[in-house]
Amino acid sequence: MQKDLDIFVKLVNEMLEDEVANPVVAPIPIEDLYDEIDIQLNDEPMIDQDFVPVLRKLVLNTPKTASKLFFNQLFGGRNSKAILGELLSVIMNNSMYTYKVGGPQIGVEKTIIRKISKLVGYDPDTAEGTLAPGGSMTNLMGLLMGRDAKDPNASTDGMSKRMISYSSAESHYSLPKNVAFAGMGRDNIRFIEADDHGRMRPDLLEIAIKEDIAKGYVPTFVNATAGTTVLGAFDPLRPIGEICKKYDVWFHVDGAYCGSVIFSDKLRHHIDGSELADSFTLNAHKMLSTPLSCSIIVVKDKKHLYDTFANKASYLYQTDNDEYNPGKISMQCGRRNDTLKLWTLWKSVGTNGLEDIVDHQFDLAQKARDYVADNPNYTLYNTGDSVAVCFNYKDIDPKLICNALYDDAEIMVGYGKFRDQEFIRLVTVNASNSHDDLSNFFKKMEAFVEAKNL
Ligand code: ABU
Repeated sequence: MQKDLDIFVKLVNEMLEDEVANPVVAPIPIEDLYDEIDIQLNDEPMIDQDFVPVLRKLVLNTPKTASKLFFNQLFGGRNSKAILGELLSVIMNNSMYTYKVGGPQIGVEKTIIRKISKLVGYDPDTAEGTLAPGGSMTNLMGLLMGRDAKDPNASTDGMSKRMISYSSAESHYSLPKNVAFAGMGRDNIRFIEADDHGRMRPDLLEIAIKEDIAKGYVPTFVNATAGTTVLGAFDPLRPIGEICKKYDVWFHVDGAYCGSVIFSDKLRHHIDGSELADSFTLNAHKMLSTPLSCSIIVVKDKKHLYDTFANKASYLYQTDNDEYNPGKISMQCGRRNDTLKLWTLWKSVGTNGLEDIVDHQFDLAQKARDYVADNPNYTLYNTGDSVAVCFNYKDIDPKLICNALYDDAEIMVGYGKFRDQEFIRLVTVNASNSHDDLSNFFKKMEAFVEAKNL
């Protein structure tokens, strides 16, 4: 073990050093990939002397998502205390289904679930929660609970009614997939139009629900988003929650991207009404700076987690206390410990430190928005609080700029679309970045555009 740990430390140090000089990796053309790096697997073993250079090449050629020039996705940066927890969980290698196998790690998970439940606005004694590998999956868990709450026979007899789901046209692509996985049918989802800021319109939601009732269908599940994938917009939770209550529809909040505003006194108004939600998802690997993945779902009434996910297995559950056997409320059987990394971070910075991390990302976005708004060469497409800044530069096709920046290993940033408008989407979730890093992004991009004559 020690030998491989030494190799690990050496490679990590090389990678960190390389990252300063080369914050963006030059992409290897796919047609050259297997010639460039010895990825193929052989019948014969490879000795370390040959293996380490291959590993080095693999590591140094992998996109650097923690560098100061990575703005491409809804995660980024690197928090060393969170990494400490993640590495420890890998070494300990527990599975989170039972107290017998997870021991105190189950207490770590339960402590985080209780804290987050309280911040969402639930009573932590009646709420419960769990983790799954990503927001698509925790959102699926919300959907399945909503389906079973509306029709408890759905999971035993199959679908006997036309059960309808609702979500904003700007919500994440997992929703239609999940509706299909749940056996509810992709045609049974209504995409509700958003307002000019990308927020779901509650008036149109209510109209759609009424229309479905009139047709004899069963409104079952509403997904509201706290931080839409492209604009980072917040759907108005309180009016949506009130409509769900009125029509007895499960209310889920997909806060995978920006649900972490629960930590911020300044920003939590964006999720006003969160306590009305039946379930709420939050990805700590997005705004809370933990490594992938740390996707949490909390549920107002723990009964629903047991109703939908409880299972029996005498080979597994050999100690009595179900509350400490979270396999009973999980979608998976084997489940890695995704909470230790958040716990090590949380313990080390405190709840106030998590608030600072969240606030800083919004502050970075504001700095970028101010720069764009004050510069006549730019057009800004989203003005409200958001950790995504959507803009175009000199009316140049955003695809052209983003793809050229990627090909030339200058900056990693992507593009998005709202209605018919395409733009560059700058994501400011790397909490290690400073205002200067944001200024550097714009300077570098502008110089690149001029130099390439785009
Ligand atoms: N939930 C991940 C979305 C990917 C992205 O737009 O960055």
